[in-house]
Amino acid sequence: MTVRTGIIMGSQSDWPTMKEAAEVLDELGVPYEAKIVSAHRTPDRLWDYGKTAVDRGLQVIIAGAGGAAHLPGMMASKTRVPVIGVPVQTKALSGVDSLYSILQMPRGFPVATMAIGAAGAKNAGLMAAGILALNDPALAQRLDDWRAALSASIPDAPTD
Ligand code: RP5
Repeated sequence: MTVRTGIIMGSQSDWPTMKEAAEVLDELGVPYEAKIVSAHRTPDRLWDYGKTAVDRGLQVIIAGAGGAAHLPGMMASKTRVPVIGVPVQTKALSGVDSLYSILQMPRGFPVATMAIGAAGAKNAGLMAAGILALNDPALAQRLDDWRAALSASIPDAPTD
């Protein structure tokens, strides 16, 4: 099966967060590749990944990083494949640093920025699935079912 989704992150330490995206893609039957690509520590890897993304068939890239989180924005500069940014929570500034680093892109190079941390990573997976579902009716059905199951799991009223 063609891998159309890339999950990239700046460090191994981002994986516990980014795993949320991977897990929801697994639930939805969406194949993906997961790679460590650091804007600062492996800039050549970032360059190659962005340069080859279209030709390799990627249709959406989820990019997570923390602190001076330049990975999503740099990837968006290098490829027209849509980039979904996940601000990883940091110890020093709670991820607000990551959020601002990813969110404030200059006009012309958008990054679809999610919430800080695990919820953002999970939503990134769902956003990627939603994009792919535009041209994949079977995935669209699985995503509709997933959303309906989530709604059905919410109780009517709180209990003690
Ligand atoms: C960023 O620096 C990574 O995305 C990570 O969130 C943060 C810290 O990396 P480590 O020092 O834990 O490798 O580039």
